[in-house]
Amino acid sequence: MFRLKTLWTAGSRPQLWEGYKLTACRACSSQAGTNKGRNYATAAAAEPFLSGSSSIYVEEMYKSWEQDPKSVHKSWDVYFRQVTMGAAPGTAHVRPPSLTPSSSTAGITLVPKQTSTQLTSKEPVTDKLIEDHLSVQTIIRSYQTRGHNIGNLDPLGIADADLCSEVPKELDLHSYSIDQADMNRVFQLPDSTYIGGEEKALPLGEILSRLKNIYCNHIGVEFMFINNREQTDWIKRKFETPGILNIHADEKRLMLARLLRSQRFEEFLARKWSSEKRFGLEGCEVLIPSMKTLIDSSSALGVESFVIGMPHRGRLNVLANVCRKPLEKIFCQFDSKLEAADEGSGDVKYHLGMSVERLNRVTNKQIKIAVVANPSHLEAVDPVVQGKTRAEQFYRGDTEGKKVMSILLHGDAAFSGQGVVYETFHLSDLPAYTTHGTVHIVANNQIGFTTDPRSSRSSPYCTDVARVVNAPIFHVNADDPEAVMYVAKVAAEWRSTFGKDVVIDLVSYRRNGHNEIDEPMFTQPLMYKRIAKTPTVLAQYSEKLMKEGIVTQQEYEEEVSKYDKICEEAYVLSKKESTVSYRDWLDSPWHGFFDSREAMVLPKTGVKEDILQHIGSVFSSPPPGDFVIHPGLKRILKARMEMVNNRTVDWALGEALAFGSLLKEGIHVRLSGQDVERGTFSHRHHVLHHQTLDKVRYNALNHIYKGQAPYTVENSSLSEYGVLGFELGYVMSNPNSLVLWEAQFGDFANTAQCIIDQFISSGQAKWVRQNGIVLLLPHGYEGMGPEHSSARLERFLQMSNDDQDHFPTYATFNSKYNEKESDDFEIQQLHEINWFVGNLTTPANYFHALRRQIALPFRKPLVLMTPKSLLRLPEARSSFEDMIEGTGFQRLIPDKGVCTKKPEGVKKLIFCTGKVYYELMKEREKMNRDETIAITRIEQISPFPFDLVKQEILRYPNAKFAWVQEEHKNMGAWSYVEPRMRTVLRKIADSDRPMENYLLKKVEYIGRNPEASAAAGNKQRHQYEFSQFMNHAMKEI
Ligand SMILES: Cc1ncc(C[n+]2csc(CCOP(=O)(O)OP(=O)(O)O)c2C)c(N)n1
Ligand SMILES: [Mg+2]
Repeated sequence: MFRLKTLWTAGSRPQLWEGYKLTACRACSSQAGTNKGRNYATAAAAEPFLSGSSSIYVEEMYKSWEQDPKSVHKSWDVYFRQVTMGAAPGTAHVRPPSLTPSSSTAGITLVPKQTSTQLTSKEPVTDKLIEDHLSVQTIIRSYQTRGHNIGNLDPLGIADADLCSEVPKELDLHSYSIDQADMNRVFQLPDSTYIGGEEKALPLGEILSRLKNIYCNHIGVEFMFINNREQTDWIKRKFETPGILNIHADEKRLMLARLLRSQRFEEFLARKWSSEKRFGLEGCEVLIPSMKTLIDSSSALGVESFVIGMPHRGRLNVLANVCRKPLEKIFCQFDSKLEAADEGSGDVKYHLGMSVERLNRVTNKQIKIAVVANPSHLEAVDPVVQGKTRAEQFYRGDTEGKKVMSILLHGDAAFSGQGVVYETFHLSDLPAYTTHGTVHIVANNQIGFTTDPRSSRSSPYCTDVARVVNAPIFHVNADDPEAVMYVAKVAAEWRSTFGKDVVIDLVSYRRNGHNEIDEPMFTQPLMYKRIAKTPTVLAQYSEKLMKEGIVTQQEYEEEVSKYDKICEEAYVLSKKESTVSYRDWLDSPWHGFFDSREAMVLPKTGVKEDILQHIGSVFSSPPPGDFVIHPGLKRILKARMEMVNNRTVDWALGEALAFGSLLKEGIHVRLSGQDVERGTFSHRHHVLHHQTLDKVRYNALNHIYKGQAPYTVENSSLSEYGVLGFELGYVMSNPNSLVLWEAQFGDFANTAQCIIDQFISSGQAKWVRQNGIVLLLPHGYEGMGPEHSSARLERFLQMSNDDQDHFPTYATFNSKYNEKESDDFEIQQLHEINWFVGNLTTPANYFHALRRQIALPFRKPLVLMTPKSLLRLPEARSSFEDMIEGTGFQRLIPDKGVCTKKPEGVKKLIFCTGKVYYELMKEREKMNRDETIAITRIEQISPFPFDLVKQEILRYPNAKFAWVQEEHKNMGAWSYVEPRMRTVLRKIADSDRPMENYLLKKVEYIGRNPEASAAAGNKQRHQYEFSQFMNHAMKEI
């Protein structure tokens, strides 16, 4: 009564009463045959539960429907159509459903149990009977399959969650052999439904009413596309079993308390900071209780750690009421005058993450909750959350995801619009990427900024993307908190039972504009008129519970003032905060990591020779036993073993030695990307495949030492955005792990640009969060066309934050030609930069670069341009000599040839980076310029080795300087290197009078001309360009 009356009056909403459809049908069925001119008001008024005003409402609705069936909600449409077809006489004999709230929830009401004997059909078996039974079976299946399409899901009662107002034909009785006249006939229930409970047969009218109540009301269960009978049966049981949705009065009180906090929190913020953006939750306040129920239920099922990713909407509320971040820490973020206590540039309050450990009061178990910091780029955080979750599961040995789970929150527009959602879903069931089920919650306010869903998606629901992985989807009317609570519990159980993703679609609305300052009436006038008339869910629910006698007005008001007081007190405390500490907002704190390390000491990365020998020979040995490997691989392993015996190392061996030595030191190594197991260029071969047995594999690097750390190498799905995001999240969990993502070709990294821009290059500045991920990006001009040549080195360099005009001041400069910078120049630079970018030319340097990632006392991303042809180039091999103890990473490799004997005779000093070095060497030899041209390799381009470049420049006093690159002039490292070279020259000139002429010196550009496309598509043109710039390079002046 309460809901019907209040809500109809307040919002003029159709069919908000849960049992309405059933009862309305019955009311009409007693007047079978009178299709036209029926007095619906009278019929409705005859029902004891319908008030007079609602009867008038029904009458008006009918008139409107007569003129245009589409003018009313589709559930009314169904009802009126059935009634005008002729209601079955006698259907009213079935007792109307109970309206006692305690025995119903989620819009579902149940008839009293009848015994099987009462319901046994006495009809003789005829063709018609069989056909009718088949019809009933089909109808049942149709409701299970399509019922959600006509559900009462929109709290505003104006839209269809699936954007379609048609009633599916399968749900129309006209499509079947039975009709209204059969409503009293008893039908056997098939075993594909649980609506009967212990009953094996029910009258058709009852079957239909139960189905409607279950599938077409406040919960729309979309699951019949799942191609697994056990799973669909499980869901049917969860929703069809009579009485299963009943909830206890205590749970209702808890729901009310949580709803209250959710709403009052937003109201408090609105009162105190009325002109501040906060992306409030108003209209979808149930998000908070839904998350809390999910966490309670999952905690009861054994989950100890929750990793959450979410967008802006309701984020502050989640931090306050789900994570219980101290309110004063949230409130003080509104004070723009507070000083930041940490380095970095910070981020707005609704992007920050957090991590907390606390007691779950419902289960009395300790839980950990992390909300991952995210950029504005919607959904970008999804794969990051999955990677972090997977890593936590890995380190806990939680192989089935029973202890750690991820929760992803989404907006409706972003969920359907952003491709990374799809990419992330496709990781969900892959062996090395699964997190054993994610619970997705969509705060579906049926709008995206100002855009109507009809303009923002082509799919019926905003959640359809989840169907690709057979995730069940629970659409739920967000104004029915008990229904929401129920689906949250089912979602937790689903994940725990099947280890698979599940979606909760909270169909709601947005009470304000996109943010609180926006005017929504500009673009959604009708919707917002309706919103203005719609009471808040808290108002509705508190009134409902008061009517049910579950809480009193006084209790409710006390609870409100109690929470308001908490907010006020926190507000006072927040005023006492003098700084904002971003460190308090870390989503992945590395306890003890920084304390245990000496801050500014450059680590040693060389390794004892016997270790190199041992790793090298295990890596080069075939698998033990009768494992059959490909003959080609036998040859490769043999060649590897010869290299080990000769103390030489190619690229693949250098990498394996780095990995192996770290694994020995207890560092978990993980390499992921497309085809990384073999390597795109067939050089790596970390996983050997048995040639006669399926799925029998051997990974030598997991068998080097007893007690070593595990090595994971895994071919990924064909995604860059998703997979790079995942690996970034993975490495966030533990600084003592080496995690590498390799692009198939470097340029494919651009489809992961958001992760690179928003997280990798800027994560530390925004969120004081360090990260040691390694990006391996095959790069090099080898005539393979525009799309396989360039990893877009220029972009990475452009995002480096070392100042092009500033020669770092921690140098000790003593005005002599041979002065040396201070010893900690290198480590200081590494410490200050946002990431390292390199283009390495030797396996030894690659080995040291990888080892340095772990040995450093801090973590920074490492972006490497990696080789293709160099992988097999004999000249590009290293010796053990360059990797043993005492050796280290070389930021710059000076020329060691004859030119260094008489540096005054050198006419040209060429600086370069990457593979072009070997081409220059070859050309120099060919042209016999060994004494007059020196070639210096810059291996670590960023941070720029100002100190070493200076030494090189000073080494050759009579030389002119050139930068040679194979990339086009508007690409490659040139635009990064050139101003820094100028800074070095200026520094030299500034140091002493005799050096002033360095100010006049320039660095000449030698390379390809500017171009729009990254490389020539035609081999001949590629060669022509190459010879042009090589000729130029070999000119002495
Ligand atoms: C990738 C991306 N594109 C565009 C935006 C700008 N933007 C911010 S919020 C928003 C609307 C989001 O709608 P929805 O996902 O439904 O969430 P809601 O704000 O309705 O909660 C847009 C387009 C963004 N943040 N990220
Ligand atoms: Mg939205």
